[in-house]
Amino acid sequence: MNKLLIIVLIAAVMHSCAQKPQSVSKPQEHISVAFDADSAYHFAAEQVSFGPRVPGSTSHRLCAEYLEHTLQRFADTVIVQHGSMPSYNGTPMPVRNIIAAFNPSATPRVMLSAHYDTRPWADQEQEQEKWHTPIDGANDGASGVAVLLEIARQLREMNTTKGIDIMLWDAEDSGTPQFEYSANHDSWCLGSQYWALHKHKAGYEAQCGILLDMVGAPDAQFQLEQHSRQYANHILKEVWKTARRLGYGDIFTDKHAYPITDDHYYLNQAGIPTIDIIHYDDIRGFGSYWHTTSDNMDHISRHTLGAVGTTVLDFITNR
Ligand code: AHN
Ligand code: ZN
Repeated sequence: MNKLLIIVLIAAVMHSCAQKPQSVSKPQEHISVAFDADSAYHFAAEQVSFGPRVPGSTSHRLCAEYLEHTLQRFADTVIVQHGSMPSYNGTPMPVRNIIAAFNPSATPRVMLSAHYDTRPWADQEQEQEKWHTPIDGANDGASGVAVLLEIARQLREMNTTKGIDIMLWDAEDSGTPQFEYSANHDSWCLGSQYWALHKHKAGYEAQCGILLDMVGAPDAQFQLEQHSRQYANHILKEVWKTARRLGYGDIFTDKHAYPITDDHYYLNQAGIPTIDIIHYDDIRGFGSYWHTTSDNMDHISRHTLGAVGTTVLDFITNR
């Protein structure tokens, strides 16, 4: 064998070796995301500016139209589901769910959701005169939707090819008021209950669901809630790991919370493994202003909206 041939062979072997590690197991590149907390804050303020979004009211209808038109700017398709469910006292409650899809035929699908209606009663107020006042619902309602609208805006910007649905539930928060004598536990989450009975697409499936509820308080804490642990622990662990990596470990805590009746319960029952990112702390429960007239924009934090939005967008982008 002549020298030249040996050199060529050695070069060929070295070349193939150098190529190998790359072609065999190239580590997936981590994509960093650009969730804009100011934009999310603005989306919350816009909803609140319509007034309380009590099902059946004009403010509710105008806000629903605003949400539908806003999602039409970002998503590929938007479907509005109209229906009715019996309320806590048996009277029919109108339901209007807003469902936006990115890449509607792509699988597997991720379902992100939040409720957009607000509670007709400030029934956690100390003073009885305030119990019948409808609330702004800046945190309880607008915050979760605001984070999802900003995620939708970013998904459009990123030109995502993933299958993602954003569902805005109606009639979550008209469950039996505190001042009634008997409680009907199925009187909450009427929008998601309606959807579970009448899916917008026959045979619809999602591999992963994330519900956002009360994600805007300055002192927000999210705990590992029991229904989420039972039905979707793998998702819960991954989302919390993402939050910790991003430096939000102080908000996404390792404490366990008791099972909470929220839209994710009915979604899990319908076969979609769904976690709930919901404000719950051991001292104030659902937060200081929960179901009071003080649940307004004065108590919404850009930092918390950013922590949740960045975590969820990073998780769905890099999963
Ligand atoms: C109950 O209070 C039964 N569940 C909490 C779900 C909720 C109310 N989320 C917002 N408001
Ligand atoms: Zn509520």
